[in-house]
Amino acid sequence: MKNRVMIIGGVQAGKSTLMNTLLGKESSANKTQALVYEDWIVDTPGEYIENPMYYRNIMATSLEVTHVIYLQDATSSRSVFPPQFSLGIPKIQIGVITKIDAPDADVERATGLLKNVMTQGPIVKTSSWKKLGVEWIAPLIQLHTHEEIQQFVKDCDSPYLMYCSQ
Ligand SMILES: Nc1nc2c(ncn2[C@@H]2O[C@H](COP(=O)(O)OP(=O)(O)OP(=O)(O)O)[C@@H](O)[C@H]2O)c(=O)[nH]1
Ligand SMILES: [Mg+2]
Repeated sequence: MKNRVMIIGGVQAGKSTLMNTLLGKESSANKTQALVYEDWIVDTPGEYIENPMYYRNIMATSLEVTHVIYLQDATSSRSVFPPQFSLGIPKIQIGVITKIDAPDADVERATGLLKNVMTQGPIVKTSSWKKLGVEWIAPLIQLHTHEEIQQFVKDCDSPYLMYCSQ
């Protein structure tokens, strides 16, 4: 299977903006109404994770990808994911925190929320607007084992990239 990542996260959390940034598109994102497949990314509507009725769409789509991004908005005090949600999806997990540029961003809080969702994996702190941290995401989608990813995070030694294990 070609390396491909599905992005899941809350409504207005910054998924589509992140996808555009990763694909080098300058256009601003509109509300996502359905699954969007573009190159190595699958973008999902925030409703898919906010409404359990749509969980099966997420599960079905996960069969088509190698990696899943669990996305947490740094300006939001709540997580849209059920605890340990990633346990149900046997794919390489990547945590991404968005909007770290925002005045009301709380990166520590977002990190804590993601740790409740992911069992282990990298967490990337990003701002699509300011182009911070986003450069680490594409290389992570090329890696397939926890060991490789852990080593990569260590070698990068970036303030925007950390590894969480529990
Ligand atoms: N401050 C800040 N705002 C951002 C950033 N990225 C996205 N936003 C804003 O967040 C809002 C939602 O962005 P989208 O990318 O459409 O969010 P989404 O997760 O795709 O939303 P749905 O498609 O509704 O699920 C927009 O107003 C964006 O401009 C960022 O890096 N920093
Ligand atoms: Mg969207």
